[in-house]
This record gives sequence, structure tokens and C-alpha cells, in this order.
Amino acid sequence: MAFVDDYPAEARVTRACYAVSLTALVIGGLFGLIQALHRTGIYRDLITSVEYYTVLTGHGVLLALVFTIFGLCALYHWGTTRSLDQPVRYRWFSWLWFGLMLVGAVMATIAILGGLLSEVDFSAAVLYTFYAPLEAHPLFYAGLALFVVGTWLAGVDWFWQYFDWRDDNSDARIPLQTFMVLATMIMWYIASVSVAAEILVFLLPWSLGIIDVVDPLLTRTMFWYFGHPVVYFWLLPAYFLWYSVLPKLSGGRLFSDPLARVVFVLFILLSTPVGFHHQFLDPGISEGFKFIAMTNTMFLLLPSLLTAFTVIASIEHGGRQLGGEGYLGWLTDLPWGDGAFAGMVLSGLMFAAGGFSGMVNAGMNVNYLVHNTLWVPGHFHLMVGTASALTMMAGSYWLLPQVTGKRLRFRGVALVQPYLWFVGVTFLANAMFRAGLAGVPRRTAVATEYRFVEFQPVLGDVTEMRLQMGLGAVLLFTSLLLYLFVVLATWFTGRDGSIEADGTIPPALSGPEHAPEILDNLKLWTALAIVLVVLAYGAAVYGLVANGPLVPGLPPV
Ligand code: HAS
Ligand code: CU
Repeated sequence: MAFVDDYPAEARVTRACYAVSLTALVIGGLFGLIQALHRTGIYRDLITSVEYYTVLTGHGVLLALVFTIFGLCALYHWGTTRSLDQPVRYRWFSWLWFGLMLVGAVMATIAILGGLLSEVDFSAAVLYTFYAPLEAHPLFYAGLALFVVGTWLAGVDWFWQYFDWRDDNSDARIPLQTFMVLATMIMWYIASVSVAAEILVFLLPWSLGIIDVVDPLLTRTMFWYFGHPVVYFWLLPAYFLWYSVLPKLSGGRLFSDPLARVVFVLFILLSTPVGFHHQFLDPGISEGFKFIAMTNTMFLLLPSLLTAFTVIASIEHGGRQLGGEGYLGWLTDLPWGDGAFAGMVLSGLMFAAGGFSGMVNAGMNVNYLVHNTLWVPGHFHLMVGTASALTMMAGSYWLLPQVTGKRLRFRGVALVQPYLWFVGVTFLANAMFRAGLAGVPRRTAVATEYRFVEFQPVLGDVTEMRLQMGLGAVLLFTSLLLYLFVVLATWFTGRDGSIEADGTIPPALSGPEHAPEILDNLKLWTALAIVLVVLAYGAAVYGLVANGPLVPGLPPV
């Protein structure tokens, strides 16, 4: 039986999340294209330099927050239901969190779009990092607050499913997909509490005029406490697919279930006590705290390097099942002609490049070179813009048939799409990295009037880099349209009935019986994670609030 027949209510929620995610992808993607074309200098008149910041905010909020997080909800709602074989406790509750998130996202989007309309006098050009001293209309902050509360309730929904399952399965190991969902949500609760407090205690009252001033350094610190772990809220759904679906698509089985659990436990522990690596250049936070954050960040590479090992070992196993031989011969036997497989593996390759640029960012001294330059957008277009986004797209080629009951249409287009994305992001990110090293700033509405005379790139020139970014953006947007086409065609015109995607996932080569029981002790990992957070942040935050939470620190001398 297909998922949509067994769990029609859960499939409906999953589809609704996909619909919102897709809408955000299209609008946010269009904003990205406009910006990149503006930056080429040739199409600078598309928007004014003031509108640039509104468009940039819309691009960031719609893609990094709305597209990714609704995509996560779609995936995780399906994942817990499928792996526990357990319906949600209350159907209305799923629609409650979905509704809160949707209303919140719409409110924030309206506030942002206000910046493009001369008839209204509200705006929210505060960028997707939205900390003070930039100030947005209250609608923006209220929308974000609702959105975050919605995600918390989504987590409650999945925990309830797990508790209900546990009642009938007291001795069983947590199924791997559910384990990944619960671990992600524990990390998210620990991380997002500070952004909720930042919004509700400081930014919203400030923009409503209830309080006159806020301490920019404190609100930045509260943002970045959340701002690093949020990147794993985008990444872990991709890991969820790489660990559970990709091995099957490769023709094999997951190499090791215990290693996958270790990886997710490490993310619970280490995702949060690292936020200061975004503030290496902030005055007012002592070097010692920054040094601790740098060290923790280097430890945090471990789960991703373990993932590289486990996922590639699983793919190799699949390639060998399909007849591959020799050291590298298995590579050619993999199903490169399947869009879902190709999309995930191409994402993984780009993730490796993005991860290495993350190591560069994380070095305290090297960070001074790249911070606030185009290097950083180069890094994250490989990470959230490809590892997360392209994996989610590829995953939906496999998942949509299960939640709609329709056959995937236009498989050829679904195959070209990820390769086109791969080529597009190669142009975009490579040019961004080079431009960043040449000193070209990020988040700056510079078009042709800025001559960059003081920059001397080792190779090429800045004009050529900006053109390459424009070319990359055009290819990425074209790929996005192809994706949209396949999804809409499948959803609305796909043939009913036989669903070719078989939703079962084969057991791991080394199964959960080899995983020490302690790995499933989520209470223990939560407690340890909180201890690490207190150690990394306690004294630093005390220093920021000791003179009163609304008083800015002493100016740097
Ligand atoms: Fe980052 C800035 C450090 C990961 C996103 N990051 C950002 C920003 C974003 C972002 C959006 O330390 C900008 C924020 C802003 O607007 O200011 N980042 C890191 C480090 C990691 C890292 C150390 N980042 C991510 C992920 C993101 C993301 C994941 C989104 C999803 N990042 C930084 C730092 C900054 C920063 C500084 C501040 C910069 C500044 O100055 O502003 C690590 O987690 C990366 C670990 C990854 C690896 C790669 C392992 C390789 C694998 C390959 C598997 C291969 C497969 C395919 C599956 C070590 C797992 C193979 C197939 C075959 C067949 C061969
Ligand atoms: Cu970070």
C-alpha cells in the first residue's frame, strides 16, 4: 500500500508544506536572480540601490527560512509517520502548527514587500539576519515569532507520535528516521529559544515604541547563538535523506546505523556553543570566548566528516550491488540517470567544497580576510543553497509520488535539472569566492559606479566575476523553473494509481543492534548540550548584561 492510502491525513499536511515551500522557492529565487543581474552592472536599473536591500531581505527570508523550514516539515512529517508506522495524535494539531507558520511567513513577507511599494509606509529591509540596529516594522517581528512558535508545535506533534509508538514498543530501538527527527528538534529547541527571546523581549517592543533603545551587541549575540545552529536545521533534513533514502537509490543499504546516530548526537551537543564564530570581528566580546567557539567549531567538523565516510561507503556498497568492480569502477555503475540520485550526490559534492570553505571561515585569523566579503555568500550558496536546497528538490522527486499518489512526470527534465543547478552554482560560488578574496563586499548595492580600483585579483577582474555570478544565477533560476515544472506536472496531471516509488527503506548493513543503548538516551544528550551552552555562553552573556540589558556596552577605544 502506498503512503497516501495508509495515511491520507498526514500526506495532506506533507503536501501543504510542500506547496508553501515551493511558493517561497519561486519568489525567493526570482529575487536572487534580480539581485545578481543588478550586480552585473548591465541590468542595474532593474532595482534601485535602496530596493536592493529589500530584495536581498526577501531572498534570504523566503529561501533560508520559509522554503527550507517548510521543506523540513514536509519531510519530517512523512518520516516520523512512515518509520513509526503511527498516525499523528490529533489531526487538528498538525493544521494548527502549519497555520501558525503560514500566517507568520505571510506577515513577514508582506512587511518585506512593503519596501517595494510606494503606496505603503512600512518595510523590513533588515536582511535575513534581522538584528539591531536595523529596525523593521512590527509586522515582520510578529510574523517571525508566530513562525518560530509554529515550528515548536510541529516538534511537539512528532514527539507525540513517538510517545504513542513507545507505549506499544517499550523495548524497541528508536527507528532511525524518527531518531534523526527528534535529535534535530532537540537541537532546534535549544537554539531557537534565544531568537524568540530576542524578538519578543527586545526587537518587537522596540519597533512598537515600547522601549527606546536596545543593546546591538546583546541582540547580535542572541541572534548568532541561534544563527549557527539554524544552518543545521537546514542541513539535517538533507542528512536525513542522505542517510535513509540515498543508500536505497544507490542500489544498496546504509553502511552503519550506529554511526548515523552518533552523528546526530554530536549535532545536538555541538551545534550551539559555536555562535561566536560569526562575531570574530565584533568588539566587546573577549578573545577568549571567541577562541573557545573556534575550538568547538573545529570539533563540529567531525559529524560531517563521519557523514562523508558513511554516505560514500553506502553509495559504494550500492554501486557494487549494481555490478561495479575495482577501486573506482563502482562509480560508473551508479544510477546517474535518475534525477533523485544524481541531485543528492551532486549536492554532496558541493557540500564538500562548501564545508572546506567553512573551515576557512572558522579560523579566527583567516576569518578577518573573508568576513563581510562575497566569500561568505559563496560558502552558503554551496551549503544551504545547494547541499540543502538541491537535496530537498531531489528528495521530492522520490517523495512526491508517495504523498500524491501520482507517477513522477517528465523524468528527463527531472534529470537535467540537478546537473544544471550544479553548473549554475559552480559559476556563482566560484566567482563569489574569488571576488571575496579580492575584497568585494557582500550586502552592498554596488553596481558599476564602484570601480574596485583598489582591488587586485590574482586572476581575472571584478567585472568578469560579476558577469559569472549573473550567469550562474540565470542557470540556477532556469533549473528552478524546470523543478517547478516537474512538480506541478506530477501533482496536477500525473497518472493516478500505480506508484512506482517504493517507500520502503532496506535495513542498514550494520543495524541498530550494534548501536550502544546510550545513544538513544535523548534526555542525557539534551542535558549535556545545555551544560556546554552554559559553559560557552554564560560568562560572555553575563558580561553583556551586567550593566543592564538595554545599555550598549562601552564604545571600543
Ligand atoms: Fe557556515 C557563515 C563555518 C556549515 C551556512 N554559514 C555561514 C552563513 C551561512 C552558513 C548562511 O566559522 C552566513 C551567515 C551570514 O549571513 O552572515 N559553516 C561553517 C563550518 C561549517 C559550516 C565550520 N554553514 C554550514 C552549513 C550551512 C552554512 C551546513 C547551511 C546549510 N559559516 C562558518 C563560519 C561563518 C559561516 C565561521 C561566518 C563567516 C563570516 O565571517 O561571516 C561546517 O559544518 C562544515 C562541515 C562540512 C564538511 C564537509 C564534509 C563533506 C561531506 C561530503 C559528502 C559527500 C557526498 C557525495 C555525500 C567538513 C559530508 C559523495 C559522492 C560520491 C559518489 C563521491
Ligand atoms: Cu556558523
